[in-house]
Amino acid sequence: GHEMTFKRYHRYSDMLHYLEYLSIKYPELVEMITIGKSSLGQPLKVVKVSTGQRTKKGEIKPAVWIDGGTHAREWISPAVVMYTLKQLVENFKINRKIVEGADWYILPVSNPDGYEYSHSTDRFWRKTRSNHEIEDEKQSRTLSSFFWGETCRGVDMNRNWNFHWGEVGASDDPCQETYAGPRPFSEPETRAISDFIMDRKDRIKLYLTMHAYSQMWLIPWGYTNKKTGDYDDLMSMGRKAVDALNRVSGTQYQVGHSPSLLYPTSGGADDWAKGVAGIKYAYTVELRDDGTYGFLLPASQIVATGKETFAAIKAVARAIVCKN
Ligand code: 0X9
Ligand code: ZN
Repeated sequence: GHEMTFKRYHRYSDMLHYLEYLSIKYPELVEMITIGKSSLGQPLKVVKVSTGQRTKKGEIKPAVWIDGGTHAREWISPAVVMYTLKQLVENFKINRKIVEGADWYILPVSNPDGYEYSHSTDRFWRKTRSNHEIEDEKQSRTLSSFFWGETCRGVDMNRNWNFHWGEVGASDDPCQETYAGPRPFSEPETRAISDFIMDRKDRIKLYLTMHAYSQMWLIPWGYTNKKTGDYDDLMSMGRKAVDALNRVSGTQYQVGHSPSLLYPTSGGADDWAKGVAGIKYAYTVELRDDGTYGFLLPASQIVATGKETFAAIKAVARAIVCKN
């Protein structure tokens, strides 16, 4: 049936079926938008959850963006985004305030090619599955593939955005995990997402991109140690999120920016959302766990991770979009 039990990690086609089911069962609330295609031709589907673009007073509502599945092997990310979607739609009554207060744009899997590859072939795959050596350098590929067989595929989507692209913490070697791509937005996935967000950038007040793992609520910038002008606002909103998260079952999160908590990287989605799209509250969320299981987080933790993360999302959404 069309059930997401969250007892296991689902394949992309199962998730699409569930999205379709939601849009048929709740046509007043749920709309499916295909924003583009992956390198291998899979559809990129955004779910819009909305009770109408305008408030009762006739004002245009703010919007929230949430995506998951940028990095293929971080399976908890799409699962948590699907869980969030389920709460917004199927528990509408409980979550009425935040659902009515904003238009929600939700992309559960940003990188379906990589996600499927991590299920079928290589559990630790991170990047997309594009092949730029074929596209960009036909002759050298022919020669090197003659000697070496397969070329190195895939781009790290979180190094591929056109904001300080390729400056730090990114590789220009197609065989590395953090390959930034031959140029910014070389990937149809990052391009489609950026076009979609740019068309709605003035309405989107909160941007969340879900990753794993290490239990961190990361603020921009990722590319530099310099603080954003509104650093204090981002930090206090981040603390609000992790406090709400912590209250659910005690999971501890850190709040801060990537260069101090992890490492600096450039061409990231969060930096782009803030630096180019101008979305004030742009965060990268590193979900469970602390490294005990890492990317191999057991499916038995999906529900608990979903619950606590949704509490954080709810707290932040309430503060940002329901303040009037
Ligand atoms: O390195 C990344 O892309 C993210 N960590 S992950 O383990 N999920 O790969 C962190 C990105 C933080 N944001 C920026 N540095 N802009
Ligand atoms: Zn990641």
